[in-house]
Amino acid sequence: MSNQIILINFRNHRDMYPPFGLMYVADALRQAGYEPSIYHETEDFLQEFVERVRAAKPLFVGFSTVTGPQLKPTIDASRAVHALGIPVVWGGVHATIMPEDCLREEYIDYVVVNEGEETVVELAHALRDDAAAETFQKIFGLAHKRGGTIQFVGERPFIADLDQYTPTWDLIPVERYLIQSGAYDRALPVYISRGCPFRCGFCYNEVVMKRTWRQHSDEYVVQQIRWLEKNYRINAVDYADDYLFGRVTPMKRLVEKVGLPWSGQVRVHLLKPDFVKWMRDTNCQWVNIGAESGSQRVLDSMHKDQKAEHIEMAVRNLTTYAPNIEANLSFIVGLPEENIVERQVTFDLIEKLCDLNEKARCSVCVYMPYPGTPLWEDALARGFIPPTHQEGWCDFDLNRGNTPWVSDAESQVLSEINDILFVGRSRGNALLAPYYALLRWRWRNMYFKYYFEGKLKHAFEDVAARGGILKRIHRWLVPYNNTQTHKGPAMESI
Ligand code: B12
Ligand code: SF4
Repeated sequence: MSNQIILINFRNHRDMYPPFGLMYVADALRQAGYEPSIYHETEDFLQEFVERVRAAKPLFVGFSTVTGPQLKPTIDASRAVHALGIPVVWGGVHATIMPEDCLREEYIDYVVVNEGEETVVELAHALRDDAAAETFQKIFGLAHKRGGTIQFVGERPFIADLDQYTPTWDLIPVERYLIQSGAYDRALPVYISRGCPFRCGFCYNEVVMKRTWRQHSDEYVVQQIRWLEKNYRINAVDYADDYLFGRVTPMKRLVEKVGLPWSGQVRVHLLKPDFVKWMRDTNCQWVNIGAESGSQRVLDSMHKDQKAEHIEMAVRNLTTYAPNIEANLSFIVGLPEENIVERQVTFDLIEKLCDLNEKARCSVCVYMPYPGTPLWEDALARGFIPPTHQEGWCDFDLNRGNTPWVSDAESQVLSEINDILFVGRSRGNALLAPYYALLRWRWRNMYFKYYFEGKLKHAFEDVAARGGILKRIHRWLVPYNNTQTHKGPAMESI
């Protein structure tokens, strides 16, 4: 039996975060004596990937999954790998929230539910030893099928000591993941905790992490970051955690101890003057804020446990005390409880926040119901019909109309205009003033039909992309656009 295990995360084109899930799983496998390799590629790599698997004949192929378009190459590759007679293992958040649905597909053999490190090693041993059916049945965290029925003994307790595992940086091309963070050009995302104690109704956290929060030890974090400084000359860190300030004072101390320019997620209630001044003094470059909605009723309906007025307070404090910090606020529209007036409140707030702070970026996602999340039953009750096959989940995207109560065509226009005005904050030549005025008018009136200017823009960009004089005209027309955000290259240039 082969000792090799191939792991892949099909990323989207914007994705620039290291595939931490696979890096942790790979470490566990390596500690147990296996030879894992990691791929983190777009769908363009599909054919080559299958050829590599065919040549390597690994013990199994593990796929990391999130709900949405990147499932498409995952499904295609899984089918091809399964046809080669090599076991297909799905893990990650998507597979964790619907293991049984996944296993109904003939091309998926095993699902690792929730944290993968321990489960995957037991699975590898069982496959290597060609173990009896009972061995597989007894593995906690492993769902699989035997004789047409789905077997799942139950979830495994969370890993008690996160420090046992270290992401395998040597298995990925680290240089590819270095990002710009303010003036610092070699920032790297790190992940120092897991989970979140909050209960937002749309989020995977309550169902997957069950409102728990754990952290790597301070010693581990400092040692990891020093190692990254030494080996990859990083000069800033992005704490990619869901909830960085699970314990405020100890986390502040840790950020100080690490001593590098940083970025991370902060909830609005923390962004009071003293905290913001501390962020400034510790060289924070950008902050991610889950603002979600300007309407208190909608915030309450999603159990955000957040005051709507704190959003503006947070941005005002950032403007006053730390104007150099980029504030990335994310909003969700299309929640089951939201009515049109409440959506307008959110849209108005976004415009106001961007007027208040020239470094604010406000992105809007369209609500996407995930099975098991607190809002799931509500979505079903309101007529949402979940896909019956994995292919159906590929169409779900945060800029699409994912539910019967949000139109797809309008969502796509809404997302594009949001990207241009409030994420990219593109600024064009004076000649484009009427175009931007039209976009603003649409935003204020929430009117996203007959998007003729978008069609013209796309047609022009397609031609300009071929180079020549039109490309130069394009640059002249749009001297500033957001190509350098931490989110990766902006999709839209005008
Ligand atoms: C950083 C991040 C990103 C980064 C990059 C992610 C990446 N490189 O994989 C960026 C910003 C690019 C991103 C983009 C998106 N993300 Co994202 N992201 C995250 C975030 C915050 C952290 C992921 C992470 O590294 N976790 C840390 C590791 C250690 O945990 P893990 O990945 O879950 O892995 C563990 C287990 O799941 C399991 N496991 C994972 N994979 C595998 C594979 C195998 C074979 C096995 C055995 C086990 C296993 O073992 C791992 C170790 O215990 C999560 C939230 C979260 N905390 O997980 C959201 C999250 C995963 N993202 C989410 C979404 C929706 C997206 C997007 C689809 C959004 C969009 N439409 O653009 C895109 C799609 C990205 C893609 N791959 O194409 C959702 C997924 C929900 C769902 N139902 O699947 C999450 C859960 C956020 C949320 N609150 O809902 N994301
Ligand atoms: S605070 Fe963020 S990570 Fe925590 S439950 Fe809410 S959305 Fe999820």
